[in-house]
Amino acid sequence: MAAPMLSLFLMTKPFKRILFTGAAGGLGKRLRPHLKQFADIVRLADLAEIGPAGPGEEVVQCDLADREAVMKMCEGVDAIVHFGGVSTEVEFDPIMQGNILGMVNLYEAVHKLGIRRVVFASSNHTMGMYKTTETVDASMPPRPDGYYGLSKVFGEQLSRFYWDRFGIETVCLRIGYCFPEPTTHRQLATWLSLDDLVQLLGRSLVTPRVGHTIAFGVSDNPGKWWDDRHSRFLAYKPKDSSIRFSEAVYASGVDRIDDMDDLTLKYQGGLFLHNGPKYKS
Ligand code: NAI
Ligand code: 15L
Repeated sequence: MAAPMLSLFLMTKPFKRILFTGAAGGLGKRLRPHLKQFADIVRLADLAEIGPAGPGEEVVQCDLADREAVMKMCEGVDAIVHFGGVSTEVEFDPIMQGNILGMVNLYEAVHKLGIRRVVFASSNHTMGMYKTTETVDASMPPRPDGYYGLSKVFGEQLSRFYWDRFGIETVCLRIGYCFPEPTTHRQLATWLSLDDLVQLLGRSLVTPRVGHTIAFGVSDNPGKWWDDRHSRFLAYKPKDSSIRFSEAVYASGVDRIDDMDDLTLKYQGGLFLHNGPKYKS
């Protein structure tokens, strides 16, 4: 890896080869064309079929739960953008495989192969049991809203351990709602535009000395719930705001304020609270 400032001066890309997991997913497809600016070669990986590699790309099909395959997938890369895994609240087994075992396998490979930096797609669901009336920052204790959020807390803590013990740097992005348009009040607060995600990802890859950092992936939305005081050194400056969608969301009448006793409006985790672990009464 060329030092980021030096690479700017020399007009080279900051990395020779980066690995991008989750490349067949929703964000994977949208981010793919933007990753080329950061590396000569982008290695795209997923459990699902990705299709053919384009110029400057490599393609690897890999289950994160398969330790040997993960080791191979990570060979020869300088940094990892880790977006692969289960992305919603489902039963525990697939979450265990993709997000827990998968993270252990990935960091074992990162450590063994001497890879120095990872950007990890964590989630706002690490904090989903905070109320929608609260402002959360990265120093507050995690309060996950289900197995999925718990698995992301595990990923954050695992990467913390690898920083403390082995000096491997990770930026954990607690992404809000990164889809083209917000359509609910919750999404107005949590929306992250693609352009802002690309900027945040870039800052997370090239900022020198990030150590272990938790950053909130959110645009400059009015009424957002998250305070980025602990990651300001990344110099992420969101350019988008959900405000331009608010009129349409208000007019649609979804999740109105008089529904506030609904769990999904009371807690930041929203609808994920309806899908979490269920117990017999
Ligand atoms: P997605 O579900 O569309 O993509 C995830 C990809 O991971 C899929 O292509 C899937 O095949 C792959 N995957 C699942 N299990 C795997 C395994 N065992 N081995 C290898 N690959 C596996 O999700 P999306 O929306 O693209 O999100 C990407 C990442 O960002 C996820 O980690 C998600 O948790 C995180 N995130 C996304 C948010 C959003 O608004 N889209 C919000 C917060 C976090
Ligand atoms: C997430 O963590 C999910 O991956 C994404 O699909 C959205 O549901 C998002 O959170 C959200 O909270 O809206």
